Amino acid sequence: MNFTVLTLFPEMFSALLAGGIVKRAIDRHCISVELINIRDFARDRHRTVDDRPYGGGCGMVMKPEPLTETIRHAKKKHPDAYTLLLTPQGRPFNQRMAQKLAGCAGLILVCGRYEGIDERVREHLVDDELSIGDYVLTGGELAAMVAIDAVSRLIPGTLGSDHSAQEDSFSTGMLEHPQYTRPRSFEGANVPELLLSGDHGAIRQWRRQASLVRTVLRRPDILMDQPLTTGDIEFLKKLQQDIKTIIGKHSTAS
Ligand code: 4G4
Repeated sequence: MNFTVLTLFPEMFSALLAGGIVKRAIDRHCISVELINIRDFARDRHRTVDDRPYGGGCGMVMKPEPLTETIRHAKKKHPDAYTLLLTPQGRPFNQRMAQKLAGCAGLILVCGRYEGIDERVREHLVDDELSIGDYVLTGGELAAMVAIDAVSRLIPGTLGSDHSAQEDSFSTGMLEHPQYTRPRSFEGANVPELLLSGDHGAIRQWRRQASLVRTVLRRPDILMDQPLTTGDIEFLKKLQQDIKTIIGKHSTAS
């Protein structure tokens, strides 16, 4: 998978490329990241990339010519790539989108600056718009890095063989169960006994149930579009019954 990033601040990406799993994926030729400076496509002697908004108002807008030239250049080099704009107005980015994007031949990521980009560029040269969350950033670069990170780890070979992205939280459609490592006792808090038992069936069930409880409490919204097993339903019913019993005892006591 090739990521081509169009940006006015390519140096920001050294944070992503310097180390960690993304760097390893590049070294292993699982992915490649290409940085193109939009300013290189500015024609005037001041290399201008922005201009004042028509209709007035504060701030500047990325002017269409340099950005268009940059996108055309990237598309010529990667004709099958999918072109994305990172913007607060985009479709909310999630794990499902990351999985879809991981199947693309390549991605061209357009990073806006200032107050955004000229609307005509968005209309004619962008395939999709994506937002990493409901907040405003000074540029699309951090959002692009988030997308590259999330997509990269789904490319085969990127993660070590001991880690499968298929078993992640959100791939299972639920939040991750708690994790523990040594020591067994830390500042008076102990690792759940069952995890030390070596009973893999019981451990698998404990983890599934811990995921269910967490998801019900923290993210009931994502649980709704998730296939639950009859075992899951039985467990949740038991939980509901236990809660009812506790509430019942309290209301008769008061
Ligand atoms: C395009 C239009 C993405 C890009 C306007 C980008 C937040 C996100 C930008 C802007 C971004 C996000 C300057 C508002 C760059 N901010 N939530 N900023 N702005 O994914």
